[in-house]
Amino acid sequence: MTDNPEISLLRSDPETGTTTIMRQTEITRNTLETQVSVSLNLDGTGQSRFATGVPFLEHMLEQVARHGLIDLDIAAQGDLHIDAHHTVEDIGISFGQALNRALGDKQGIRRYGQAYVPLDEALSRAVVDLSGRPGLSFNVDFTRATVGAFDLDLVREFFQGLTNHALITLHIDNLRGENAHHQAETVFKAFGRALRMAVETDPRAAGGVPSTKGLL
Ligand SMILES: [Mn+2]
Repeated sequence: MTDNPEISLLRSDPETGTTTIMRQTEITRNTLETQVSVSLNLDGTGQSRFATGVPFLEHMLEQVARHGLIDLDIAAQGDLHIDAHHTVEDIGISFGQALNRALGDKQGIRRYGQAYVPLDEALSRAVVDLSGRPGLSFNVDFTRATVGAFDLDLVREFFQGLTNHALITLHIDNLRGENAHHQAETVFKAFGRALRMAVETDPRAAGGVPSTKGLL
């Protein structure tokens, strides 16, 4: 995957003599149901901007950006006159595609990440492996079906699209929670935290690929 030289940009700081990798990418995905564009910087500061027409999802994605220290700009035009299903799923797919591209050849990364995040009575855990293989284990029993106008079934759809196209293994467990907004928010925050750990460079790994296969 080193054929994407435009994606991982090296930024040199002449004052300190250090070189920083900026793993960023932009993708656009158009189908008859949705048009989605994602701009993503894995080495960002947690800034985000959204125009998707799905405010609850934006509130959740803002958590991923902030707690993952990922810069994320997502615009989507979907068939919201039907419902939010296609839009949410396709944002997950596009986010996954961008994540996979921005990771490049995965040299020097930690690969694994995990996080527990509480919010009042709710507690969720996310465990991620940037394995190159798609796999989702999603264990969340929401205490109600919707938050405002948002159908909470779509949380799983989002993460299924994401893992399928990011080619990552992701285990999500909501361990407890009474308030469904809290349940969802801890899931997204934990995912952001786990992702941040997994994509970070490992100073002891000396730029190698963290697999005995030499390839992820
Ligand atoms: Mn909230």
